[in-house]
Amino acid sequence: MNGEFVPWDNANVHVLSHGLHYGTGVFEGIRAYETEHGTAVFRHREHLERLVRSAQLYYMDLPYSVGDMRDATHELIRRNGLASCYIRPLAFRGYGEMGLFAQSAPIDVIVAVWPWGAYLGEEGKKKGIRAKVSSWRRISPSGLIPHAKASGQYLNSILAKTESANAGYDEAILLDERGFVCEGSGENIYLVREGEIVTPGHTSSILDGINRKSVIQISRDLGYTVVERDIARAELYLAEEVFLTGTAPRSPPI
Ligand code: PPE
Repeated sequence: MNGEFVPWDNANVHVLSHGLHYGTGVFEGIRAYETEHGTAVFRHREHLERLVRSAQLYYMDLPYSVGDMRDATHELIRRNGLASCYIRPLAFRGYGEMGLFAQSAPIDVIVAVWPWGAYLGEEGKKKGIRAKVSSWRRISPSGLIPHAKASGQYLNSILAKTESANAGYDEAILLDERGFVCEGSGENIYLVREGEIVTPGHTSSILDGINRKSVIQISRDLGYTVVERDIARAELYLAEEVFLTGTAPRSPPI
């Protein structure tokens, strides 16, 4: 937390922290996996580079470099003795000034790690989940920045996720402002149709998922055709298969 290792119970902020009031934070979700070569962080640098870009988009200068944050995270995982874990870096406007143009509010940076199992569940992975097209559209690029991973933006995901959970579904699928398929509340989406893997492109207001990039690369390496294009809602029902990718655990097993 701001350059120090802080015990869990002391990792607190002031109630007038700017980010708490206005959602002025940017974050990442990263995973460290246990491998036969030891604990390995998946695409660490790419995640941290996305954090830097998200911060730039919201006029926030991060006081630490990608290298600093990477080294600190490795040490944090070591000190916690974790073989595998979820990693949550967050940079937010802290305590100092209120109001919408609070340039003197500091940029606080934290990284937290904890064990977070795939409670979409091994069960969910095998049997699939039930998803519902949300009545909420994904945030539009005319009002916010879909390509940034910013705290305030997640109110949109939370509305969609809560609506779908209250209706008895495991996950929400959001359409973009034009009515094309966009993504899950916190995952990218893909359809398998007539032998091709189809996924929305960047004009669809998606978050540029790190797992998305990997899945596209691996699929192409395996000889599959991956097409990035607009997807009509009806194609969800016509698809032979629909799948999602993302870092965090998603919904409870069905
Ligand atoms: N879209 C959104 C809106 C999103 O939040 C994520 C990650 C993705 C796509 C997939 O991106 P990637 O993980 O880089 O492949 N969502 C993070 C936070 C969700 C949560 O806290 O819950 C995550 O999965 O860590």
